[in-house]
Amino acid sequence: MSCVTIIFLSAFTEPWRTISWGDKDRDLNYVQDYKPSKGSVKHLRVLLYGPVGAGKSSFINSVSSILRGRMAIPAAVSAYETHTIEREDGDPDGFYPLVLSDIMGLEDGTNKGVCTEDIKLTMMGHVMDKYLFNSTSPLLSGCAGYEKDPSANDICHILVCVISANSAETKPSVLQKMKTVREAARDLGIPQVCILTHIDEACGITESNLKDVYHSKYIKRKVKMSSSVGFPMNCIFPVKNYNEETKLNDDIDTLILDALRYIINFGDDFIKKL
Ligand SMILES: Nc1nc2c(ncn2[C@@H]2O[C@H](COP(=O)(O)OP(=O)(O)OP(=O)(O)O)[C@@H](O)[C@H]2O)c(=O)[nH]1
Ligand SMILES: [Mg+2]
Repeated sequence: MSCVTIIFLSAFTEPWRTISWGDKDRDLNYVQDYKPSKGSVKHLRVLLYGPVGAGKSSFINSVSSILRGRMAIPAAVSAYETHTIEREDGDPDGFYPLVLSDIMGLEDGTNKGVCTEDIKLTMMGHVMDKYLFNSTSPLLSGCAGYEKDPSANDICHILVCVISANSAETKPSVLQKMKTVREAARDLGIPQVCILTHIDEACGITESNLKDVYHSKYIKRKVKMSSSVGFPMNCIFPVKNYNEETKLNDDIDTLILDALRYIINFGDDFIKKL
């Protein structure tokens, strides 16, 4: 089978979702100008979780690079870590009112990776910044690192599940942990979206041109699979994170900013209700 035939068989002629390429400044300005709609909330807090190695830290790093207009130094995380993003535009506020909280990944089996109980506590704002997660025992009330009285700035305003489009099937025990987290967020009324990373490695179409992401049958299948575990299709965003690049790229930025715009809108809806 020729290369052209393979691409024809694995691609839709019409995109299954539309996105405006070459218009990244519009989304960038939207994100850069964002202010929480409630004055008492200093920043919108985004909490990322997902299987180990899915690209949580890389996503935070990519967002930081895009907003600052230059590559940021990758963050190594084993603790609960809140990332602020410094403004480069001389704004007296100094930082964007957007913080991204990173946690260690979910792993197969018990006593490995972050405990779902700790993710729930993090969502509720009970985990202090820099707290080092313990895979074998969740944080207990009264212990060091436990915030007794979280404010509206400490709680998570939007939960982002990060999954790789290029990994083998997620293990049932990890899926179960993800479900537990999703249900806890649902009970707390926290909005949720899903980011599908590694699309540059997942299929030939997106490997050769990111702009064809919404023509790819494979990516659509992956999005559908994620929707079958509980995310509405329109809350799942395929992206490519910065990993080996030394310069910013408009197509990478467009996909990430599109996702970020939704993250901000959904998160701000939650802030309005606080
Ligand atoms: N090609 C490609 N590589 C990626 C992408 N996202 C992340 N990576 C790479 O995948 C590896 C894991 O990414 P991390 O960002 O460390 O993943 P993580 O979810 O933070 O992992 P843990 O903190 O260990 O749970 C790193 O080598 C990244 O450079 C992507 O979209 N495309
Ligand atoms: Mg990480």
